[in-house]
Amino acid sequence: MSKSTTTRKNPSATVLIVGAGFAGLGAAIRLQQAGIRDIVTLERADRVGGTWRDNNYPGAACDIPSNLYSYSFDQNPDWSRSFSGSEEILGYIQAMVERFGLQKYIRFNQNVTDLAFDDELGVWHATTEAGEVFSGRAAVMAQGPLSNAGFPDIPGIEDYQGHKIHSAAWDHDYDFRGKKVGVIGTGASAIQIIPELVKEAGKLTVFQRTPAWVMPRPDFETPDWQKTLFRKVPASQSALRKGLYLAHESMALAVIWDSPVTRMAERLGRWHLKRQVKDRWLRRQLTPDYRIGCKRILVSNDYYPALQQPNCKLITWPIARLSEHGIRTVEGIEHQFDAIVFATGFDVSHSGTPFPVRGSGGRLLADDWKRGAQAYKSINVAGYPNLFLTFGPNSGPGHNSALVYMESQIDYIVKGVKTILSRNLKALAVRDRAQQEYNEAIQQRLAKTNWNSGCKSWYLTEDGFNATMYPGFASQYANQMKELDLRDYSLVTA
Ligand code: N01
Repeated sequence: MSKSTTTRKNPSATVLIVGAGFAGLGAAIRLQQAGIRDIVTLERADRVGGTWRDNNYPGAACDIPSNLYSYSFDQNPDWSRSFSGSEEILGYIQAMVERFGLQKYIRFNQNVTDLAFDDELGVWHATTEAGEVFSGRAAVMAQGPLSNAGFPDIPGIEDYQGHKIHSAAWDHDYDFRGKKVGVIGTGASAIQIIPELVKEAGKLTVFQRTPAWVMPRPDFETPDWQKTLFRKVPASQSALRKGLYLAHESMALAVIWDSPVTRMAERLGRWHLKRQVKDRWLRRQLTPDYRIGCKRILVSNDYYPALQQPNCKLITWPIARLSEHGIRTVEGIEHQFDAIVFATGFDVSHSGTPFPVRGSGGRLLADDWKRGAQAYKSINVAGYPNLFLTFGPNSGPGHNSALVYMESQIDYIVKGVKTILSRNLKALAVRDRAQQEYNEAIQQRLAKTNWNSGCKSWYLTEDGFNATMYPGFASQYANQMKELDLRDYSLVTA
């Protein structure tokens, strides 16, 4: 914790939450519903929304249907489409704050720079950039795994004198009309941006390093009768949600493991490509040479058509470097641009932490995670009592809604906090052995998954360690979170 004499100390709360995105707000709601109202949520920005506040590039939308990409305890009958755009999702999150009266818990413009556990008091202290200290008996890290835009490590990136825009920090003031624009990346963000940019830019050049598997997107407007039905008979929306959930669960058989369903999914991907791209050479350039599921599967109906617009060109030569005026590819050609869009992903911290996290005896989480992040059920870390992670190690979904995983984590957090309070604990500390056994099993299961089958993705560290994904069905994950087994924890009473 910072020793600055100018830090202002706030009264200790029961629960300290870092981040007011989906996870942080969901945690506040469930804690409140469980009667725990002494909550402080620290948010680095001046608005709620997390990734949906920041990712507002043209075309930003969710690739999971809205009826599933929302909380089961706060269903929205009014989604305008099957796959809603980022603005509508942000609106849902903002309305959630109103509906559940969460404003009183949130402290905006409080960027946490240090989180430290006080063994004596059994309290977490969060120091913020604004020079304040907030404390809580339990701390919830809900800052999001994809919250920091990352420019890639391409030689010459500083030399480029044109306009640089990252997908996660969009410059809405830049006028793309008639401009020569380069896009680096063909991942989930890029395939949403490209169809929109191609409508505006004079010339769009897309730099692809690895082609993605792209599937058709069953996106349609919600008919009014359906909204009325959902409002009048909420059970009908729950039934649709259940159906979508089960359909996505079945996709695990294609995404996670190599099975006959994987082959069927690959056939569907190839069919989509062949149907939308008639040119054989372009089709060849866009055909993935790795197993489907290894990288995130993308869904789009307008990406391939956008690439075939007369003002769009796909470049598959590797990038050698950025120059003053553009991008030079390895065969020696310089492509000059007014602006370059980096749809190159995020700074994903596989072993580090977003800020120093100091546990029992001052141990540093970044040190403990030097050889790869590990946690017990992705939520607790040995040596860091009363600390709960959301989207911690190995809780990433590849085939189902992130919010399903998040809900089960949040409910587990409520159980943990209730245990701390009802037993008056100074420390609820997961045992090393329990964490080790859990992770051995997870890594053994991961070794047999598509994610670990040889391609490069942000799921893996440079040396191939997968600290990101959960190797099973969402239902398996949720089931293991149903019970807080005190045999796996040591309890220190206050
Ligand atoms: O990032 P990515 P993203 N030179 O890492 C390329 C979520 N998300 O922002 O594949 C050249 O997927 C890189 O190439 P390669 C979702 O979880 C969700 O698109 O590594 N190219 C790739 O093509 C997703 O998984 C939604 O060879 C370089 C691209 O940039 C996660 O966010 C929407 C490069 C990066 O793709 C990240 O998606 C959007 C370099 N040096 C995002 N470095 C939903 O719909 C990187 N690339 C919910």
